[in-house]
Amino acid sequence: MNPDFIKTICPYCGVGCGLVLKVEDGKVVGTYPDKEHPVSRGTLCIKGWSAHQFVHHADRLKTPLVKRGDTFEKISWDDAIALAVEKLQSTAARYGGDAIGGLSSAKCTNEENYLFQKMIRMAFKTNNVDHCARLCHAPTAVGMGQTTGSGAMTNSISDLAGAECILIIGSNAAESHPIIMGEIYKAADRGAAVVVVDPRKTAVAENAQVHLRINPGTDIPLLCGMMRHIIDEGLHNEKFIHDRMEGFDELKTFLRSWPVERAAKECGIAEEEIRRVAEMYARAKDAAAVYCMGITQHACGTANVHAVCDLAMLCGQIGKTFSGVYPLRGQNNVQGACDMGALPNVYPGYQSVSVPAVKEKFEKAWGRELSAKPGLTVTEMIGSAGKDIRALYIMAENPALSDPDVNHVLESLTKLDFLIVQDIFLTETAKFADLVLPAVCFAEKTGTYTNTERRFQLLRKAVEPPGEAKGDFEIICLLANALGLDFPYKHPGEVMEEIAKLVPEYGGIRFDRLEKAGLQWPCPDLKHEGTRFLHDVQFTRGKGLFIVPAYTPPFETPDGEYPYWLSTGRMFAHYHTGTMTRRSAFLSREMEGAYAEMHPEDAIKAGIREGDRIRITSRRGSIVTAARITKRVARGSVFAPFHFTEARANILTNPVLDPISKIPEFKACAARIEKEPHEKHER
Ligand SMILES: Nc1nc2c(c(=O)[nH]1)N[C@H]1C(S)=C(S)[C@@H](COP(=O)(O)OP(=O)(O)OC[C@H]3O[C@@H](n4cnc5c(=O)[nH]c(N)nc54)[C@H](O)[C@@H]3O)O[C@H]1N2
Ligand SMILES: Nc1nc2c(c(=O)[nH]1)N[C@H]1C(S)=C(S)[C@@H](COP(=O)(O)OP(=O)(O)OC[C@H]3O[C@@H](n4cnc5c(=O)[nH]c(N)nc54)[C@H](O)[C@@H]3O)O[C@H]1N2
Ligand code: SF4
Ligand SMILES: [Mo]
Repeated sequence: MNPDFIKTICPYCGVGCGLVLKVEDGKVVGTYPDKEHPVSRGTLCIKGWSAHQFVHHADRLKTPLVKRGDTFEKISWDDAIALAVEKLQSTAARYGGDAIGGLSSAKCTNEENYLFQKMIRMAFKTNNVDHCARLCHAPTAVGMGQTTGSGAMTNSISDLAGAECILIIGSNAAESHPIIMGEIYKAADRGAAVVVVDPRKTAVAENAQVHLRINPGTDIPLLCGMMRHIIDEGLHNEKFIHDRMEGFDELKTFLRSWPVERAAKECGIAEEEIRRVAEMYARAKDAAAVYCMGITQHACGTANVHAVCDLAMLCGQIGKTFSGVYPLRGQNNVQGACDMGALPNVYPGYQSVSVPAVKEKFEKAWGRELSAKPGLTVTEMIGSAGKDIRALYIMAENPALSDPDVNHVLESLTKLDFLIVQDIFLTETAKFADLVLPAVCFAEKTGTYTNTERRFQLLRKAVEPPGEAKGDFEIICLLANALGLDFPYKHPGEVMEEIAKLVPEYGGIRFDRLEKAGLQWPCPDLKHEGTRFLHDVQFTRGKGLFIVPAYTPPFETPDGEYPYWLSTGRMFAHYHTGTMTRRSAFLSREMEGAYAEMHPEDAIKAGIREGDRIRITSRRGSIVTAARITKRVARGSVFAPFHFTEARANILTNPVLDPISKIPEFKACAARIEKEPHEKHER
């Protein structure tokens, strides 16, 4: 039989590369890069190349499961939906609709996210809907929303290749967004200055012209020192500030308290380096600022975002090609899940639930009374399980590994009256569920994802799902109709038409228009070709706003009892909680099991050798993992990826939240390291 080749989009990260799936006898047998794709242009990273490997894995969920005692039993779809409806409705009747919470998903399509939030809001008159953006770019949504009017990447990925200076701050793009890193290398080849700010010497840092190894959580002092120097030297863009900005006087006054000397002491970088880097950025014709979790995952995450935006606006580096601010979006569809209103305070298109005219608009369109009260966030829903939240419906998230202070999360999950988990595998979270619904994966569904440069892209079904698994789209419609709503949708394209009517920026998005290269929003009408960069003649909010960044150092700092800085994050071969990548033979071969990086001098002091088992302990708990001795981490620091269930980094992390965006401080807490005694039979 001749194979079929189906074009689709990579299910892993927010770069949104184009994949071609090779299908033989109804099975995906290989993945190839799509040469015509506008972003990846015939390239893929190792995860994209292996994206088919989990699809037909024997562990895929194939039937709905119900918990009886300690074990799961198979049940029919009819019984599963009936049970879900009965439990959700009785919970709502007893405790009110606000006792129901829904976690939507950045792994699912735009249409699925739209329907998920619509169902939760309509059926239970609550806004308790959120998703993993809370743990990721929530500070971007708020912070860039305040400064520019839009929480999205200002420019396009291809713009990076044309920049003269690229400041990469808190992003390990070489491992987390490899295809974007390719654009940065192109710029470097053309002579662009690449400056990396990161406490770790990542591959990005190794290849940069300058690496500033700052103390954890001190980006605001660094950025303030840079801005102060830029203003002192008169290198700021006065015309841009005069014509397009507000709040400059306040920022300038504030920066008087951040002379370069003070900044240098706080962030651990020499004064001359701060001045040099400030000038490199400010003197460049086109400068880009790229950031990711090293900026957002702090208790001052939103203020960090303010500071990055302030720098870009101070130098007039927004609103034109080859410049801009690039929050690199994480999940394949985290941009879309936010756009589609899978957030507790906004409907699709960031329209506020608490503005009466907006609420009326959605009530009219959907035909139900809605709640004006903003809902709870992911961390708040889990934190109030068994109290305010009695029943939780989780679609495609795995908080048992991805939320901070996981021991506490697990305890919370047991306090729920009813938990529904809809996934493609029986995850650590699903094991706590009362009802498990088997969903289909990217290769088995049709719909759209929106990548980090705001590009709506088509996902095309290549193969049939395993067993009785159903698409998230179909499951939501079944459940919504059984809950008494009218969800008549047969195809995601119909949902996109409904979205286009409700959100002006997506007015011109239609499935048939996405066939070739997708469309970047804003795309207000059917003639519009999409938008390459934002804030062109004016900012989305009118004038750009300088916001004085409110610095708070990390909540926990090393002390006698917990002498190390612990940071957590990613490595190239694995993805998040590992449900997909750890089921890929190819990727598991790259990195089989859990590890933590520590500095050689620290290792010698503690008598630890490469590969030794070490115990890392924080105020929340402890894990045992393998030592990897490397100068990538600074002395006195340890880095643990959070991909590994056998050594969950989130047992250790501090659940303290940024008060504005409610993101946890995943990037800094205090820890202790001890060598574990050898197991008896080891060798
Ligand atoms: N291989 C792989 N790729 C992925 C993912 C994955 O799991 N695996 N996940 C995707 C998702 S959802 C996301 S959000 C992105 C995340 O992508 P990244 O943000 O690039 O990944 P992280 O490893 O979390 O952290 C980024 C960097 O921040 C640095 N950092 C830590 N603390 C600080 C600090 O205080 N200041 C500064 N300046 N830097 C600091 C870390 O040392 C690290 O190098 O990756 C996406 N891509
Ligand atoms: N310590 C620490 N913790 C972190 C971070 C960190 O840097 N450090 N980063 C945070 C960040 S940025 C993020 S984004 C979160 C991610 O946190 P999560 O979103 O909880 O992590 P994932 O493993 O991506 O979970 C996605 C789930 O969806 C399932 N799935 C995949 N495709 C489909 C589908 O089409 N349908 C259905 N129904 N299920 C599907 C997968 O099997 C998996 O169980 O983790 C956060 N946690
Ligand atoms: S860069 Fe991201 S989207 Fe592209 S192939 Fe790798 S994981 Fe997939
Ligand atoms: Mo993320």
